[in-house]
Amino acid sequence: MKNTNEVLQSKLDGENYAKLAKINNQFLNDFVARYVELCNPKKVFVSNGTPEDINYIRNKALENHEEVILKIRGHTLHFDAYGDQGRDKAHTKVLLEKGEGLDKFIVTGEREENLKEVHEILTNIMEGREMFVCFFSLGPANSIFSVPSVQITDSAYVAHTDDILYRQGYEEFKRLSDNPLFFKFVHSQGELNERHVSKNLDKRRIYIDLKSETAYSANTQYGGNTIGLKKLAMRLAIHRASKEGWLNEHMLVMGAHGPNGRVTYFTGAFPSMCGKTSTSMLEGETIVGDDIAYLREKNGKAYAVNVEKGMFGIIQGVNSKDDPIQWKVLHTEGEVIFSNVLVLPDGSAYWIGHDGIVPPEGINHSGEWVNGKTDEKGKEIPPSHPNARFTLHLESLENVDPKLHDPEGVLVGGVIYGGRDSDTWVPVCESFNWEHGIGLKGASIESETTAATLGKEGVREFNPMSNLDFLSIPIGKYIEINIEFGRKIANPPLVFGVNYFLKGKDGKFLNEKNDKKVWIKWMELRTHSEVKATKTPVGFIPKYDDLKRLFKEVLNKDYSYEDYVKQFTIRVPENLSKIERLRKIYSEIKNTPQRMFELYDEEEKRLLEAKALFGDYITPDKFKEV
Ligand code: SPV
Ligand code: MN
Repeated sequence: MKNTNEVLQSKLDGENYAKLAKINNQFLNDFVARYVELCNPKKVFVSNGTPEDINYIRNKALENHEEVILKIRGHTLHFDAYGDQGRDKAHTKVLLEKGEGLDKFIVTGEREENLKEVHEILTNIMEGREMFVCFFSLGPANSIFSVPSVQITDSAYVAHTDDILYRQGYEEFKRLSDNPLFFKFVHSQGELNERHVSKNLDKRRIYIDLKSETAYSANTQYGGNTIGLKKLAMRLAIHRASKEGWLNEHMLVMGAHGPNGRVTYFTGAFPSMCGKTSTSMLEGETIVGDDIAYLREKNGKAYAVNVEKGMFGIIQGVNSKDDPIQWKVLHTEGEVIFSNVLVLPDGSAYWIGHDGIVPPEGINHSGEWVNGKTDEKGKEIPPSHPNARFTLHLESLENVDPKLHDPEGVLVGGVIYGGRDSDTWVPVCESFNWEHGIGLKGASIESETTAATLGKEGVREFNPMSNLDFLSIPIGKYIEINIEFGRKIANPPLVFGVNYFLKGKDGKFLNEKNDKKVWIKWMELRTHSEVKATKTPVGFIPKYDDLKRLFKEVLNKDYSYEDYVKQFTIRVPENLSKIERLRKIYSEIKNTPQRMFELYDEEEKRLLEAKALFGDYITPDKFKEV
C-alpha cells in the first residue's frame, strides 16, 4: 500500500492537491487517500466551495448527462433508475460490533462483515470517472450546533445537490485543522446504463458506520440514499448527540407570525409525505427549514437550527393555488434540480397534481412515456413518480426566515408532531406538558406509509418522532433523551399533536389542506397563553369561538359548529386501541423508560373515566374550558 501523500499526488493535480493541503488535516488526507486508492477514479476534483468550484460541478452534471437542461434558465432535470426513487430501507444498515444490537425496527448489520462487503463493492467502482471531494457544514458555519462533513462522490448530480442543500464547509475545515471530528461520506453511483442511471440496483448498499462516523452508499442515485449529509448524517448525528446531550430531529423549523409582528418559532416532526414541507411553507409564515433540525439547550432554553439551507421537496401536488411560493420558484429562472418528473417535448416539467390537464406524452423515470403506459407488472406508470422531487435554495423562496443562518439558532416556542392518521387524533391538540407531549404525541406517532420509501403504501406504522428510519441508538434510550431534554429547560416548549388526515364516517377528509394555517395560528397564541382551551383526556383542544374567529381572519372562511364537532370529537375506542398497540410495541422494546408506561396508563384512565360519563364518541362541549 502506498502512503497517503503518494496516493494523493498520483491522482490529484497540483491545484487540487493544494486545495486539500491547505486544510492541513492528516485525518482528512488519510481518509481521502484511502478512498482514492480503493475506488480508483480517473481524477479527483477538490471543491473549495468558491463560485468557480461550484460551477465546475454544476457543469459536470450536465456534461456527464446526469442532468439535462430544461426550458427555464437554471432549471435542470435528473432521473434515478426505475425502482431507485425512494429510500431503500432494507439495504440501509447501521453497522454495529458483533454482539451489539438495536431494536427490531432498526436495520443493523455486523460491522466487520458489512464493511468488508461494501469495500469490495467500492473497489475500482470509480474507474474511468472523476471523484468529487466536497466540504460542508451541517448547521450554520461557526456555531456550536454545527458538524463539519466531507462528501466523496463520483456523481456530479449528488455534489451539485449538496451544494444547493448544505452550507459550504471548506473554511470550517481550515479552522478545524488537524482534528478527526468530522462526518465522512463515500458514495458511488456505480456502473450506469445508457440512460445514465445506476445499473446494479441489486448491489445497492447504504451502510452507516457509527464507530468511524462514516457512511457508504453504492449503486444508487436517489437523494435519500446518496446525499450523505441528509439521511445518512442523521444516523451519525443521533449517535453523537446521544452522548453529548443534544437532539437531531426529523423536523421542520418555522417562524409563526402572531399579533403585532411577533414571531414564535416552532419545530415539527412528520413522517415523509405527511405535510412537513407544506407546514414549513405556510403562507404568511416564514421558513427556517423543512426536514432536519439540531436542538440544544442553552441557558435553560431550547434552541434549534436547520441543518440544511435548501429544500429537497416533494413535487407531487404542488400547484399554483395551494403552494404559490414554491410554484413561483418552479416557474421562474434560477437554480432548481427536478428529479423524476415528466419532461415535455418543449423542455418544461410536469408532475402529478400540476395545474392543467395531464399531457399525452413526454419522458419520465420510466423512459418514453405516454398517458396510460404500464410497467412490466401491468401497473400504470403515472406521469411523474409520486416521490419526484425538486431541489432549491431556501433563499430563493420569498418566505425564507431572516434567522436561517443565525449561528445561535432560534428559540423554540412549540414542538409539533403529526402523522397520517385517518381515524384517531383530532386535527390539533396541545399536550398537558413536555413529558405528556413526548410520550403521547411524539413517541406515539403512527403513520400510514407513503411512496417516500420503497414498499407498500397505506400501512399504519409505528414511527416515534417520525425519526424511526434514522435512529442509530436504542429507541428506549432515544425517548429517554427526549424526555430529559425537557427537564433541562425551565419553561419547555409546548408540545402539540396535529393530524391533517382525519376522515369522517364517509371516508372523506374532514379538513382542507389549508386548515393547517389556522392550527398554526392557534398554536402560536397558545404559546403566549392568549387563548383558552378545552381540556380533554388527550390534551387541550381549541375552543370553537377561537377557531371560528381564526378561520375568518386567516382563510376568510365561515367555520361551522358542525364541522368543529366532527373534527374535534374525541374518539375513545380509537384512542384506547392506539394505546393498546403502542403499549405492546413498547413492552417489546428494551429500555423503554418506565415513564412511558405510566403515561399510557394515565391517558387510558382519563379516557375510560370520560367514556363512563359520556360514551365512546365525546363531543367537545362535554369538556371544560381551562
Ligand atoms: C424523507 O423521505 O424524509 C425525505 C426525503 O426528506 S429523503 O432524502 O429521501 O430522506
Ligand atoms: Mn425527511
